[in-house]
Amino acid sequence: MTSFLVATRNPEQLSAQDYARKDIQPGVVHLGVGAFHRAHQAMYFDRLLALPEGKKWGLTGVNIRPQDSATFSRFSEQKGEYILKTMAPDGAAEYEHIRSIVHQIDGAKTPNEVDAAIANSDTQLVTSTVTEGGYYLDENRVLMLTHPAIKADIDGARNTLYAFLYAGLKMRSETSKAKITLLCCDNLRHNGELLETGLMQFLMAKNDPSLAAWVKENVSFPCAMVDRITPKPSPIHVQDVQERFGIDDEMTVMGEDFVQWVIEDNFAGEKPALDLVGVQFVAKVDPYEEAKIRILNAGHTCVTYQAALKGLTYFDEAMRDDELKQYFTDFIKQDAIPAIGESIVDLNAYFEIIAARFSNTNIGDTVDRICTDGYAKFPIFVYPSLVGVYRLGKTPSKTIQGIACWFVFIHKVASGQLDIQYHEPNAAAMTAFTNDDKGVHAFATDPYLWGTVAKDYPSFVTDLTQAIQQAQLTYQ
Ligand code: CS2
Repeated sequence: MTSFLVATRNPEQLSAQDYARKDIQPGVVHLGVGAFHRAHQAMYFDRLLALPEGKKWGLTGVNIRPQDSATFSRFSEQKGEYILKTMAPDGAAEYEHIRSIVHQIDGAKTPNEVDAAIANSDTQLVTSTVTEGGYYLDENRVLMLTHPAIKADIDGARNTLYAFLYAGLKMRSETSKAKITLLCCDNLRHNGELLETGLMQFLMAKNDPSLAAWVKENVSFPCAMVDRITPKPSPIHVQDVQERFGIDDEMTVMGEDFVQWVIEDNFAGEKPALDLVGVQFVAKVDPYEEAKIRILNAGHTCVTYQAALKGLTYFDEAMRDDELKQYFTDFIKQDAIPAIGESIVDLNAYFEIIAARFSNTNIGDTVDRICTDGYAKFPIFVYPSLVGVYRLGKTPSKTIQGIACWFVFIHKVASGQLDIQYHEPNAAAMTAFTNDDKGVHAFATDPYLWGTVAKDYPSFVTDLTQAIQQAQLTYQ
């Protein structure tokens, strides 16, 4: 590839933070270097590295999935450098040369290097983006010990982040013994708590109570809310970067201009001064997290399957479709916001911001990206509005409509009637849903998805059945 160091075409259009990589020490290990990490946390750390207090906060980017090794080796060839393009709703584009991922380790190939990086006392922080489904907790926050990936990891394999954290923390507890912070950056409610409970159960399953005791004393798990709409990387941007700057950057990533990171101020190790570059440290993340998950993520989730059923490709098209725009507004105003109740966040103003972001015609966020992994997303994003509105003594009819349309979507995908790539890692758990006679019942009573809603509010099953019939008629 053309080195980033070689003078580029149009250098005035490409911004870069003012630091030399040779002055940077790695202080953070990040597990899961996907597009979202590159567009979000890596950008914040890149800004921090330019400040006098930032020099020891370089990132070590770690791949943990064998299926991502080929892409990751490309990333290592690029020495972890890439261009982040951001697009504002008015079409203005900005290009930033991001260099904060100063080390790269393919943990799928050399897991011991990851252990050494986590154990290194210069490492103060381990961050993770391994997707919502990557934490393997059931509806009662119980680690799925019978899941093949977890089972194998307990026997010493390296499938999930728990296996990497286990080995790295074990080494740390036996060497420097330095305190450390594990910061989850996935869209899970109470994400820090979930990571902590998942890891503690994993350590018990490994039969390592002394490591569990060490972790309890020396590791903190702050919760965090992360936000930037980051479409799936596309060859269009690789080409744009090549044409504009003369750089072959296959790791370039594009996102919206909006970005937010709110972190609970609970660091066992040293705390990076990320507040100097726009991150909010707060005592409690809950209000921000609830607003984001229940309005932005749930809004995406409840609208996207309907958009797919309408044959739309891009999410902003859904915001220009009168019915879907109205549905989105009604879902948020009738169900999501009342279910949240009192909040320090101005929820109506927040909704307006999200609606404007969703309408951004320049980012090309695809419906199929947002459809991905529905089984993991509904319980996190949508369930709270479902149960919350029932608790208020009302019927969450807009939430139920979104759920019903997902069911119809699943059926149409299964019978080959929809031309869409549905990436669903939990497809095996969903086979009963496509049974002709019992599918609706299996779906409505699935405890992972809806907890005890069907038992606590029996009208849910009838309301959902009706909504499914309605959706079947609408999307014949
Ligand atoms: C989306 C998120 O796929 C989804 O569930 O709602 O990826 C969303 O774009 C990000 O959370 C925005 O920060």
